[in-house]
Amino acid sequence: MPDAEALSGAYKTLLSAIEEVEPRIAQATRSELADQRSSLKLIASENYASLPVLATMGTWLSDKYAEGTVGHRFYAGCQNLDTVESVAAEHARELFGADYAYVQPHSGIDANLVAFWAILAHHVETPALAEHDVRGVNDLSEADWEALRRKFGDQRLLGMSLDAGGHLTHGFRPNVSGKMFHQRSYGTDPQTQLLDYDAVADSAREFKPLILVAGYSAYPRRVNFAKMREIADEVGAVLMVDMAHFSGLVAGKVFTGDEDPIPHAHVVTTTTHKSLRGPRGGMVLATQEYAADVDRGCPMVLGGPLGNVMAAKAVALAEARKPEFQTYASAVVDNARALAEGLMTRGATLVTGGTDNHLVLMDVANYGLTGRQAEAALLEAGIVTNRNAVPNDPNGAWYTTGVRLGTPALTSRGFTTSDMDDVAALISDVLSATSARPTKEGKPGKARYDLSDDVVQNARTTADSLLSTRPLYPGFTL
Ligand code: DSN
Repeated sequence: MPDAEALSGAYKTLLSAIEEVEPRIAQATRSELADQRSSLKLIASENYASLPVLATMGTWLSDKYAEGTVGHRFYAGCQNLDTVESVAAEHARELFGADYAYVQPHSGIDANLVAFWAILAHHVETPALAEHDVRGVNDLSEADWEALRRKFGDQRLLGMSLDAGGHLTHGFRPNVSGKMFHQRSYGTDPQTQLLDYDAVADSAREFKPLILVAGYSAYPRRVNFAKMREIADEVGAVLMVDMAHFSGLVAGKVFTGDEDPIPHAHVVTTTTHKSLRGPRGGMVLATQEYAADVDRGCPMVLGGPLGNVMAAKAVALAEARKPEFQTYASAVVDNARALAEGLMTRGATLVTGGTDNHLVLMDVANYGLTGRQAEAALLEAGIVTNRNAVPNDPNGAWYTTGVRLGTPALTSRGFTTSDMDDVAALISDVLSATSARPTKEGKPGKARYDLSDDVVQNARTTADSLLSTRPLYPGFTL
């Protein structure tokens, strides 16, 4: 761990320089640290990047344009960004055992778009392409594009539905992925709420997708990617896995064998900031077969890569290659299990009846609340979560009936399974004391709620005492 005191000095100096230009930004930066330190962060997709990762983002690497690929840029003077991108890609390949890594995407959505276009470019042949024996999208004429557009319109994508825990980029209608492709979704078993591989296979046989997408952002269970690959192979589909939520668990060797997507998928996408604990950003990993097509992410989908963020990805990936990261990843899963057990013991209903990954999805209907009311009441008590739809949610995607909880962030602070039981008790106490406030017309309200100041005060005191034993960035002061 770097010397926190020396880093504090450096950050104090930097914030004073910012203060001279725009004090409100310096203040918001300080406040954000104070807020993050003083709340129980249970948002499943958030984490705390290390101070070296954060520091790497604040440099002049940000000032350089570098469209293109390593050694093949559209701007002069990219030698240092070439180094940065090569080092980040090397760490990603080594960490995940992937043939190829593309570290330019700015987000998970960008990474998924790069992957979709790469798969389309790889599989959708146009007459002109065949005639001229050219393969790259950069070599396409206008006639090729016209043919490609027509063909693209006929391609199909099968992904997990949003309310079963899939992501909006997996073919959700209002997202571009639901417009680029004819799309169909697979859900979960209505009784067990678990992924039903036979149902996915039946749907794939009938729909015959070009792309079968596996991966989730709110499904509290592991996926057998070997089975998903069998389904893809049977129908001639490309298996794309979006491991944005659980890439830290793959990196930390908690998900191995059939649960590790890398040996089974053709293309894998991820964000770098969730359980992987890096900077905000995205990444695509692929087999050699798809490497050249993924490599055209810029200029196909992306603009100039962010040199400072690619550098921070390299630092985070180097951290994730250390043995301590495996200990961290195991603790994330142990903590999620402890949180789930602590909640269920206190009468909570969990989607699928538990968890075996980093997240828990609570169905808050038995407290008489919507997800929105539960999220707001928990926030008042210093517990940061996000509302989330449950399968076939009667309250829709805005109010929802669920609250999603994740353990990557608190585990980074050093929370243990016994701490997670205390957190479960706190959540249970707050939700049990919250009641939905009816609308003026006397109908059941979906947004407003009542919660006494005493309960809030007691919850905050308990949260503060838990947080004070597990400080964020120990020794670092501003
Ligand atoms: N925003 C991410 C999440 O919360 O899961 C997905 O995009």
